[in-house]
Amino acid sequence: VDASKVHRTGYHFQPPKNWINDPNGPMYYNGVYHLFYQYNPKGATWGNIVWAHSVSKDLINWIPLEPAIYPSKVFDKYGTWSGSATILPGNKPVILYTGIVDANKTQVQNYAIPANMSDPYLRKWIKPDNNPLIVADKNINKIQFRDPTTAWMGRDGYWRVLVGSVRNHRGKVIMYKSNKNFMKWTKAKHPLHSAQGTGNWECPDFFPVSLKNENGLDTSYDGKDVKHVLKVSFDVTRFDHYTVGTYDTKKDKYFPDNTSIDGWKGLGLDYGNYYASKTFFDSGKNRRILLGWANESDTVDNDVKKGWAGVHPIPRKIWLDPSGKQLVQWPVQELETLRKKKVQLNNKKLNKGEKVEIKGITVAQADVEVIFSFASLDKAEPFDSSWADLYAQDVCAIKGSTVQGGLGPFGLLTLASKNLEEYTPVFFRVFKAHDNYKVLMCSDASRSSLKNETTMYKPSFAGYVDVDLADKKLSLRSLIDNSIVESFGAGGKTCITSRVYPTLAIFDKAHLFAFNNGAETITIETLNAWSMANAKLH
Ligand code: DQQ
Repeated sequence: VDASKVHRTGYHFQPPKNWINDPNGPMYYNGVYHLFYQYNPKGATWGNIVWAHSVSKDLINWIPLEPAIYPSKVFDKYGTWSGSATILPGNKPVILYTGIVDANKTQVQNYAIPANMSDPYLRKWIKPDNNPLIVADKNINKIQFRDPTTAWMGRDGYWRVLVGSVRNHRGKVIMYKSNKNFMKWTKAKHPLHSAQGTGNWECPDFFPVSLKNENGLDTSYDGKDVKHVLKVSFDVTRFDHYTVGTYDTKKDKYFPDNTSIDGWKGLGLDYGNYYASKTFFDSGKNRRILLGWANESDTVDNDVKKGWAGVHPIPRKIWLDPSGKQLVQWPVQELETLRKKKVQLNNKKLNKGEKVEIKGITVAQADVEVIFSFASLDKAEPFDSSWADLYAQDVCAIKGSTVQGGLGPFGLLTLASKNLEEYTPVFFRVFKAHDNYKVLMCSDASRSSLKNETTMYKPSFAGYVDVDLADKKLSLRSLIDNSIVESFGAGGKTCITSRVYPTLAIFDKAHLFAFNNGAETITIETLNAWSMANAKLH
């Protein structure tokens, strides 16, 4: 089979060829969604980065346009890196992005504005000559100083923006303030937040979430009944983390709550291959949308052979869980327009060691929603206290889908070959800790491909799910698309994205099963699975 096609996705965002990474400057403007993204026009590895541009009416089908921003001026000659859009009063969009000004990778923050406001797609962007807007002072590490956020306006009428940085192993989001004209930025006295013992905080994102409902809020919203979320991308671990906390608008400081199960580092936004994410407020549907980037886990050689690298996960609606402790994420409802043939299972019992095949749809390109239930928690295995110091992913590596348990492992075997030479299991396992239950969710790529190039990355991604088991149910949704599996546990409380490269389980040779490998019988209350059509991308 043609190497460029075998692992291409059908309904995930990717251009026809070449390298992509971070989503940039997403916005909803005059009825159109804009997506810009880091793109190499010349090949399937990182380099020559421009802001490629696509527009959409539904966040699923996209129209490609010419690159909007590319190196051309003294203030961005060596690179046009990530950034964000802000819509100024008077309905005027402006982009802030990082320009690379020399071969040492010195970073400054620039702005760009539409050349022609009457073009509904805003194809051309201008980078005025009063750039850069923000340069590093002597106290800032100027080669780790990038990725400006969407700006927000405080009650005092000043705009604020954050720039990600690090110095002496203290990651930080440096705040700048400008008067109303958005052109005169000065560094605030303190960073909005910082923490010792981290690398650079790439692609920061800071936004309010409602304590009342699932609706999104404008980034400048400053009312009661809100919490704030700070998300950063840890350049060393390559995971996106967030905390929920309080934004003290007087001190201009952010104080994370200490309520998350993952401790001070916050929660994983997605415990898998998901990085450089960014949200925006969708004023059309009153929701906040999260976009991200799923890099390849294959070798660079294979990326070059394929001629492409990187996809964008399906845009997710994102809101605060009623507990106030964490976010919830769910694929945008527009995705459901791609659902075609459907199959269903009801009330199917799975005893220990049993599995059931889901047939009759294109399981290599599918959307699967399932609710599992069980009669009792009694058989949950004890949680080994030594695992408390491990990442969930290390526990998943020890307790994989074939290791029999008490309550679980149970879940789906996605992108499986007929005789299970290859499969990517997405599953739960419930443990009993001394005073509570711990629910582990795994998306385990370790057996996903018979290819065993030593540099292929096949991690046992996992996260814990902070869910009330009183109703003895756990739900799972997986978006399967040839080389990506995006999974949502317990209605989107824990999300895990895996990239996998099966050799046998491709196209109509792929199989899908639900399985149980625990002593407690599991019932599939309902399982709905759909064939997914291709999205229109070019
Ligand atoms: N990607 C961009 C940077 C950002 C990084 C460069 C994160 O601006 O920090 O392509 O993936």
